[in-house]
Amino acid sequence: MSNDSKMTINLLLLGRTQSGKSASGNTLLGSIDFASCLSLRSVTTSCSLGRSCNISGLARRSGSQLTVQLQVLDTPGYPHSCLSKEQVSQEVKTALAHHFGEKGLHLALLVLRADVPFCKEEDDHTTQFVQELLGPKWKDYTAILLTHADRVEKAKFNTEEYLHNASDTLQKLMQSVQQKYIFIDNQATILKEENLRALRKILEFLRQNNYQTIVFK
Ligand SMILES: Nc1nc2c(ncn2[C@@H]2O[C@H](COP(=O)(O)OP(=O)(O)O)[C@@H](O)[C@H]2O)c(=O)[nH]1
Ligand SMILES: [Mg+2]
Repeated sequence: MSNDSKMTINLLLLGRTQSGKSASGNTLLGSIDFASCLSLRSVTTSCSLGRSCNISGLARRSGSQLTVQLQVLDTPGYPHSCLSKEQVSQEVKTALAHHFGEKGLHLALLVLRADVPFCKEEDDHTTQFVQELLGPKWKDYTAILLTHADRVEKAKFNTEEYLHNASDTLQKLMQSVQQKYIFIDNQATILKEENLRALRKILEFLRQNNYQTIVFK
């Protein structure tokens, strides 16, 4: 947090290529900062930081309104179509230290597609990657962002029931991160509503973790 009336929130997007990280970054920021498109290869090859404008009406401190600014770090993603795990990890670590440094990271959003089953092998890769990056307390600083919520809706599923029938692997991961998850539709017709709904949930997760951060040096 930077001063009494402004809160800066630092977020990190992680997840495999084509999961919707860059599109989610844009939805959260209410911008088109990050390149996002359908592709048979990884589109993002280096980290980039996007900042939202100052948002009011989202949070209060001691009865006073706070303005909130989001800083979102988009990453190349892992698994990646041309970078190794070590290359992605090094790129993300350097960017975390550079952009968030001593202020630290509030929350990593592990981006998964809500319309694709999450399997054991992917879980092993993904959680190991997040763990190596964020350290032993990774579960307190990670939430699951389920993109393509529009597909779930189109199939006329209620999101909670849909999640209830998810693979054991996904359910176990959800439990590990204390059920911190958000469904997001990056193609929503009213993106502003989607943006505010997601931001409110993120703020609730940060409050539950006492606004603590992981510092990177
Ligand atoms: N229908 C739908 N498509 C999405 C959603 N999120 C992302 N996409 C699409 O998925 C593709 C990959 O998205 P991108 O953000 O580039 O993925 P990244 O590689 O993880 O950064 C793009 O064609 C996006 O338009 C979503 O919530 N719903
Ligand atoms: Mg991307």
